[in-house]
Parts: sequence; C-alpha cells; structure tokens
Amino acid sequence: MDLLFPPLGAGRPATGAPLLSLGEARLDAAALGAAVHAAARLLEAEGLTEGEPVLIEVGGDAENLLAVLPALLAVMELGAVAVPHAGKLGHRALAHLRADTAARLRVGRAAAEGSPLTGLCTLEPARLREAASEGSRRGGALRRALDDRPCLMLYTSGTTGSPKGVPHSPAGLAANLDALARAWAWGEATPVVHALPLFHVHGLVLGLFGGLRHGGGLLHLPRFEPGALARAVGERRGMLFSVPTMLHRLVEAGREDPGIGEALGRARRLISGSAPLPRRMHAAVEALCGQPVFERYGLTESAINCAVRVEDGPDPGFVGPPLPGVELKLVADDGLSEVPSDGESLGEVWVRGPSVMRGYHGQEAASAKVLLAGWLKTGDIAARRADGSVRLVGRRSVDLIKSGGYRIGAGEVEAALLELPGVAEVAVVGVADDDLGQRIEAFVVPAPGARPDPAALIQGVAEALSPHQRPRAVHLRDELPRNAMGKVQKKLLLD
Ligand code: MLC
Ligand code: AMP
Repeated sequence: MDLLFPPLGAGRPATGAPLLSLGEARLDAAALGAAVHAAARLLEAEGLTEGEPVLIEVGGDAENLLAVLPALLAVMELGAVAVPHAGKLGHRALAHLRADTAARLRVGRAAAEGSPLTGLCTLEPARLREAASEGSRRGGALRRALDDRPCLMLYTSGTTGSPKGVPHSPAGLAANLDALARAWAWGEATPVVHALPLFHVHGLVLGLFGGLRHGGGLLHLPRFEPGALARAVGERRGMLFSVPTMLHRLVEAGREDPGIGEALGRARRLISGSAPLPRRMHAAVEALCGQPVFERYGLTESAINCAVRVEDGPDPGFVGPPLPGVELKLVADDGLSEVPSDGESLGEVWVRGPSVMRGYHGQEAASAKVLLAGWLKTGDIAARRADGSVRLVGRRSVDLIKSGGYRIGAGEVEAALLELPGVAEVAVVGVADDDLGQRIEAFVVPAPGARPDPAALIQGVAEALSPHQRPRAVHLRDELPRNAMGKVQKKLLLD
C-alpha cells in the first residue's frame, strides 16, 4: 500500500539520518515514528474518531514543536483532520476557528484564562513528550492510505469575511509533492531547510510533508534569523524554502556578514514562493552567493501549481510551467474564452488537478464563486509564454494583500478594527514595500469626539487576529474617499 510518509512505515530500516531537526534535536525515522505512535495512542484514548477535526497549535519553541508535530502527523495517520494554527493567533481568530470547525480536541499549550479555546479537551506538549519517552510502537498509526478523504484543513483569508477552511486529502498532497520532486530532483539526498511558519502550504505541506515523503527530511528553525538560516542551509547542503522577504533580508544581512553569502553558496538549491520575487532580487541573491533562485507558485486552495524545473535552468520573472497533472488556463474578462500563450496577453489563472480543493469547509456559496467544473479561479492575473511558462503580474482584487508572504484579507482586518473603541469607518490597503512586498496600512475615521491612538489600534489587531495581520501604519482621516455609490475608493488612498 502506498503511504503518505513512506519513511515512517513499519519495516523500513532506520538509517539514523535525521528526518526532523528542530533546534538541537534530531529525530530519525525510528524516533519520529515512535513519537507519532505515542501521540496516536493518546489521541485514541481521547476517543478520536475518523474525520474529526483537531486544532493543533504549531507555535512556540523547538521543544514545543518537537512534541506537537508528531501529534499532527498522528491525527492525519488516524484518519482524522489536522487543523494547524499559529501559536500567536488572537482571540477573534481563535473564536472563529473553534466555531467553524466545531472541534472537540486540541493539541497545544494550556489555554490562557478567558481564551476562546477554554473547555476543549487538550493534549499538552508535556504529556506528549512523556508518552513518547515511554517508547513502544504499539497502536494503529502510520498506515494512512492515499485516499481522497480530508486529512488536513488550512485556514486562509478571502477579500471579505473570516478565514475559510480548505480541506486537503492524502491523495492530493502526495500527487503535488511527487510532481514537485520531479521538477526539483528532490529525493532522500535533499534535506529541506526553512524558517517558515508551519500552518501554511509552504512551511507545512512542502517543508515538513515533502521532507518526510521524499526522505531528505526537514531542518526547521522556529525563528527566522538570516545568519542562522544561511548557516543551517550551508551545513546541511540543503534546499532552502523561502519567501521573498526572507531573501531580501538575507541579502541585506549579507552586506555586513560575508559568511552569509558563503553559506548560501553551499546550498543545494534556493527556492522562493508565496509572493512575487522581483527580478532585481533574483540578481541580488545570485550576486550574494552565486546561486540562482527557482520560483514556484501556489495557493492554499490548490497547493503548488507551477514550478521552474531544475533541468530547464533558472527563469527570473517566471514561476515555471504547470506541474505534471495540473491543468492551467488563462481566462479573459468574459470568464469564458482563453487568452493566447503569446507571453503578453493577460488573463486570470484557472487551475484544475488532483490537489485542487473540492470546496471550502461548510461554505457552499463561497466555494461556488471560485470553483467551476473542478477549475479553481485563482484571482491571479498572468501571461503565458508559448513554452507554457507563466508570468504572474498581479491579482484581481486589491483586497487580498500579500505581506511577508502571508495572505491577508483587507476585510478581516477592517472588521477587527471596527470592533475597537473610537473607530467609525475604516479602509485597509496593501502599500508596495521593498521588504514585505506589501505593507498593510489602515485609514481610520474616528467616531465623533474620539481620537483613537494609532499604536493601540495596531496592537488591537495583533491581539484580535495575529501579529502579521497588524497594520504597520494607521492614518486618521476626517472621511474616506467614496464614489457616487458610497463605495470607498481604495485606489485613491494608495496615490
Ligand atoms: C510585532 N510582534 C508583535 C507585534 N509586533 N506581537 C504582538 N503585537 C505586536 N504589535 C512580534 C511578532 O509576533 C514576531 O514575534 C516579531 O514581533 C516580528 O514580527 P513581524 O514584524 O510581524 O515579523 P516580520 O519580521 O515582518 O516577519 C517577516 C517574515 C514573516 C518573513 C519572517 O513574514 C514570515 O514568516 N513569512 C512567511 C509567510 C508564509 O510562510 N507564507 C506562506 C503562505 S502559503 P516572533 O516571536 O514570532 O518572532 C502560500 C502558498 C505558496 O503562500 O505558494 O506558498
Ligand atoms: P496563499 O493562499 O497564502 O497560499 O496565497 C496564494 C497567493 O500567493 C496566490 O494567489 C498568489 O497571488 C501568491 N503567490 C504564490 N506564489 C507566488 C509566486 N511565486 N509569485 C507571485 N505570487 C505568488
């Protein structure tokens, strides 16, 4: 039977090579397998049922993650649905996650007093560590077949409203990871190194699941620091997974510290994704370390769609052709016809394939808006060369912001701001930023007689949603520019 994570399957010889490295800790296949089994036994003892969602807090330090990640894998192996979330998720976002999943169980640190997670049955890291140290590989885990039932649900923002859950299945994930392995010659000799968060496609699916599935493993740094990341990639001769903001900071830090360029130069491959990497950054990274960057393009709703193939060589400005098994077309404004692949004509990217979601969790209307006969309307605008390579040029909506590689819905931030004292009206925009790609800024009309403190509003969003969704600047205004219909003219705010 084909498994999602073959190196964890019973009967495989333990090589002793690290499969999961966190901080100073190194787990080989046998040690990780034992930790997953131990977590599975605890989950079974809590009465975990097939298809049940389990909230998993993938935050904190290396020690914490070392306990939590095997539990995440165990949830998937037992036929339930892992729902990872940030350790710093705010109260509004947590309340939504709890309500939307109707979860009964969670894995993570004890909920703080008054937390929306209070009352859920909780498996804490200390308990997981204790169970793992008891050893013994009993229990029914590590046998998840490549079926179509959800094993993972990732939450992502839309232009309006609260985040929506995107279910993924083992069959879809495996197809995606196997296609990427061919594009990047990614096998057990290629460890992944990254400092990405573990609640998104990039860090979790590609980094952790890819490292496990292809056998090279993952070295994860829970905190991004340019020098430490460069050294780790160089020492392991690993494949760096990064977002453009990280490459920008590596280049900046490399100006002061020549060791960064030397270490990056020893990497097996440099990969960037989640947001556009400007051509000048491709050039700056290559000047720093002598290595080209390969880009790939994906969405929470589809996993990875396109990747520049190693055999084709680097292709700055392009995200590569569709992966094997992915159908891609560029659709004109009429929503019907396809634009020609002439390198210039622009259309919306539609994709179809095994890893494209079947629909958002419990959201029929929202799903129908973006899905048509299996095609996902991505909202991304692109041109395509005759050889199939795709060049992304922007997004359909200004209300989906990409900041530091995080996807942030303007509507969610606006709703959080409107709940704060002294705020009458608000408009949130993404402003071009050399480091973050886009920087969130908020324009706020105070309530009559009020004078809200911008710093308090920024803090309020960080605490309600998460730190990365906070505006980097808040501007107080007497009124917002509106058209004759009363709709806020965000483009005028960006001028
Ligand atoms: C700052 N902090 C605050 C705060 N201000 N905390 C509370 N309240 C406030 N007001 C804290 C943060 O929590 C964090 O702490 C630290 O200060 C720095 O926060 P930051 O300034 O927001 O982070 P920054 O340095 O800007 O982060 C840059 C970054 C990050 C590149 C490291 O943006 C990042 O990790 N991006 C990756 C996003 C990603 O993986 N996207 C993939 C999506 S999947 P602490 O303790 O946390 O350090 C996808 C599909 C695909 O897109 O194609 O891949
Ligand atoms: P998310 O759901 O967080 O994965 O965000 C998906 C969005 O990230 C896509 O719709 C794109 O707009 C953007 N994206 C991902 N990869 C790239 C890339 N290589 N270049 C430009 N944009 C990208």
